[in-house]
Amino acid sequence: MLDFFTIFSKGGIVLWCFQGAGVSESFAGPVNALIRSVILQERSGNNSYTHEALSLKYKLDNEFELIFVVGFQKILTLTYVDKFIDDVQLHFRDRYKNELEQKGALKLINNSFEFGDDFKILLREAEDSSKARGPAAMRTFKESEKSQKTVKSMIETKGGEKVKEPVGKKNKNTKKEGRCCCSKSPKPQKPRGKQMRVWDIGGRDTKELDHSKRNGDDSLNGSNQNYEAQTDPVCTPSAPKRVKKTFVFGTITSKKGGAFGGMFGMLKGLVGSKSLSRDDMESVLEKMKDHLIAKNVAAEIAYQLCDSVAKKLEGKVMGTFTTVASTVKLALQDSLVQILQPKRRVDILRDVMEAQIQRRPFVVTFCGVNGVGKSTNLAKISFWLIENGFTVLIAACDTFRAGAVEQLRTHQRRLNSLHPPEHHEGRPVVQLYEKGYGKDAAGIAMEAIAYARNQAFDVVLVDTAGRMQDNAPLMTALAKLIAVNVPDLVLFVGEALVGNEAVDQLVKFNQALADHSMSDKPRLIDGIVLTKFDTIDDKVGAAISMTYITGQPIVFVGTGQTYNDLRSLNARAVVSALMKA
Ligand SMILES: Nc1nc2c(ncn2[C@@H]2O[C@H](COP(=O)(O)OP(=O)(O)OP(=O)(O)O)[C@@H](O)[C@H]2O)c(=O)[nH]1
Ligand SMILES: [Mg+2]
Repeated sequence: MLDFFTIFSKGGIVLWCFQGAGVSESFAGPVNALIRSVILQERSGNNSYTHEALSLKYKLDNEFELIFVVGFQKILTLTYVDKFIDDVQLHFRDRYKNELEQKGALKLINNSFEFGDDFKILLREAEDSSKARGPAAMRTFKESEKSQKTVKSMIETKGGEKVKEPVGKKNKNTKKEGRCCCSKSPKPQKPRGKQMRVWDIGGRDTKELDHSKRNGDDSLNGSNQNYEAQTDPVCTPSAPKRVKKTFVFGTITSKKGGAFGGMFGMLKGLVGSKSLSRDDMESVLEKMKDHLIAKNVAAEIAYQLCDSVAKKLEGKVMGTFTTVASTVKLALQDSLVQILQPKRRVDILRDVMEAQIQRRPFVVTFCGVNGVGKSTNLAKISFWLIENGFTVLIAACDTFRAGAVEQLRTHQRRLNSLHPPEHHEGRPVVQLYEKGYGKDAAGIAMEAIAYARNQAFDVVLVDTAGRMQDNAPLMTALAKLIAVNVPDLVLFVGEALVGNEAVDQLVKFNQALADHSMSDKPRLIDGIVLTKFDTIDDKVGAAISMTYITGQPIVFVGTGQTYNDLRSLNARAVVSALMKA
């Protein structure tokens, strides 16, 4: 039933593996995909992953730094797998405790882990127990209790014994009615109003209920973080040399009060070489989650992130002099950096040069909801490309919003006046391809690409109309534009101001692209332009939400309304701002 089971160290050394009978395909591909897309991307919240026809379940052993992975065909419903993977983990740890305690990769390689026989026994046990628990056969009507009753006994009469209590009203009140504590059976209910009410406040006195004095200062100290710290200039030959900025991560613990101050103080007592359990971390994780949400990380993502951190740390042995809070904080910090660090580098300048060699234009499509800054940032990117010596054709494919074409024409005029044709052998460096309003956007994009190819433009930037993610006809039209024209890059433009909405926007944009794709491997969002970063102070959570959902990098950050206000993201600085109390 199982395709494979493998046990490997976090350093990548395979300690033992099993391949199911009749399975010829290597499982290296699915396991590598799991490591790349889930474990390295800090998505270990729910322990499963689907890769093509396979379902993979995995378990992290943080004490011995091991990963247990099982794979089976996704059409199978194997109810025993979760327990089985736990059993294998426990058994393997118990049996090879001494070998695993020896540190160092060489020691692990030199040990032989003859686990095959134990594994087979465990597997047989798991399969047998699942069969034993198999679905019970349906009883016949004669065997059922109902068949033993007479029809009369089932009729319910008003005021009679069988009148049922109204469903769902029982727990509506959190107040408890007064009840005699010494009697076991519930006392007959007295009429309301005459009874004493006990409020569920845990017996606290008035002193405890006085919230007028706060513990510590909740204000965001130094919240006027300049966005420049969290972004770097985009690579431009004429850009001034980057002034290196350093960020101190330790400030969180040293601050008195603050959101983290309380949390850190609370668990300071827990020091020593202790193996971390979920309970130890619960309160710290809860505070971290609230903190991330306060920094504008979408609630769903904050929850998943904290869950993933907990999974990563469960069972890990803490060093002496480290607190639970600092361990969790460090793990979360690492996770955040990992999420923001692109797993794939988008190097537009290099890709444009490659397209130049192939004598074709490099095509970028901009999409996103209304008013997020698609056209403005498209103009900024045009400027950046022109500064780098490329020619740009802007395709006005927003044929929907009044003024959209004129807005682009104004940008084209301004950009050409900044880089006059006289400086470029009499040729305008940027041109607008437009066909007015009401026409099919996909058709205009296609014509523009053909025009750019004929006129030897280096880049085509396709502006599209803003659309809400729930507007099915407009989403279908966008998916069609992308499916028909196959751009080199699909950029999703999103505001840094967005909170929980980020998840919905990105999931639905990607879903629409996938649903209307004509190929097996649909073109989804390749990168993100995060706009209005200058307006958010240190609430930089949208960067995390967007990269977490898509797994794609933030290619540009818009930091204002001039052509120069385009930067790239500085992941470490963003994480520093996120962790700041
Ligand atoms: N502060 C700030 N404002 C921005 C930024 N990017 C865009 N804007 C402003 O946001 C507003 C909307 O920008 P547009 O480029 O028209 O947005 P759009 O997404 O093309 O809008 P639609 O085409 O209507 O969907 C304009 O006033 C821009 O100046 C940015 O990075 N920072
Ligand atoms: Mg626009």
